[in-house]
Amino acid sequence: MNQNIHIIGAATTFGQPRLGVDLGPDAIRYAGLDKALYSLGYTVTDAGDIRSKYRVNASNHSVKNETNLLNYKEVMDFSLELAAEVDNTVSSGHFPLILGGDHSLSIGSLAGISKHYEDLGVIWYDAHGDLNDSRTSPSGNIHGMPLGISCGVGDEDLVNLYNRGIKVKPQNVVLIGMRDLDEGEKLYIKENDILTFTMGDIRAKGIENVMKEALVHLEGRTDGIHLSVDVDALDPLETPGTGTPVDGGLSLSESQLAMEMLNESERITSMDLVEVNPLLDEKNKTAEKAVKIAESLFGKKQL
Ligand code: Z70
Ligand code: MN
Ligand code: MN
Ligand code: MN
Repeated sequence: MNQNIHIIGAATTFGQPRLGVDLGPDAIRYAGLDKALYSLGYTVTDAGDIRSKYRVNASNHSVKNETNLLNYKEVMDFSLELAAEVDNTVSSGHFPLILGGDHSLSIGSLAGISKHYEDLGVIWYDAHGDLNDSRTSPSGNIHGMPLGISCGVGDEDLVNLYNRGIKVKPQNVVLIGMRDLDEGEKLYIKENDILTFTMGDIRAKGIENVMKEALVHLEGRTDGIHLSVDVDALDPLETPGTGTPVDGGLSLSESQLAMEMLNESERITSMDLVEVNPLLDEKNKTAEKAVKIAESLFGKKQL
């Protein structure tokens, strides 16, 4: 594991309608992230937050463009700024740890990271596939689209953001924790043969076997692996502070085991930790779980 971690707060809320997710990065910091990583022996620096230049207020928050994309300009500008910061972080040899913020931030993080890899792998740990485009999306919320956009599907300017062309090949993607997929996403997964582990698969095989299969699939074909953790992958009993909770999710302990295995693989080169919304939380419990997940990824073992 890269011993130098650079934290980047991606304080955006424009990818979805629940205000407060832009406060996620500080909620995770206040839950003790930097101390936890420092205690594990890492050098930790913090860029602070990237924050949209557009003001958020309850009345202007969700504006649709002509193609069913909500807050299009806001997401576009934010993604460009984040991509540049992440690109610089990788260039300087640090591990980018991007704190969200809603999941639309992955458009920017993947744009910045993918510049440095020929065959970037992506592990998408989430209840959702985030593989919609403006036509398949039931909501118009861009946080339901970042993986699709990174795979080259959807709005041309978002697909070509920061550097031209696709950022991630669909065959280099593994989906884990799925339990809420839209029809268009199911079709895309099928057509592109994306390795997908639903909650049903996880219950049947166990998380240990699932992680082994995921790592075997990415072995050989990828030259780095980006891990994108949406806290709604976990059950809402564990992580209530998130905008779109879905019942029947992963436990904390399963998620810690999954992260420990990724740590042992020594293959993870960057990470997003997203969708923590302290305004929907109970005493910052969700941010505390996010810190535990990061600790496990960076090498802390469960007893
Ligand atoms: C739905 C949509 C989503 C995250 C919810 C939900 C997408 N598929 N993504 N929470 N992180 O609106 O596209
Ligand atoms: Mn997501
Ligand atoms: Mn590339
Ligand atoms: Mn999700």
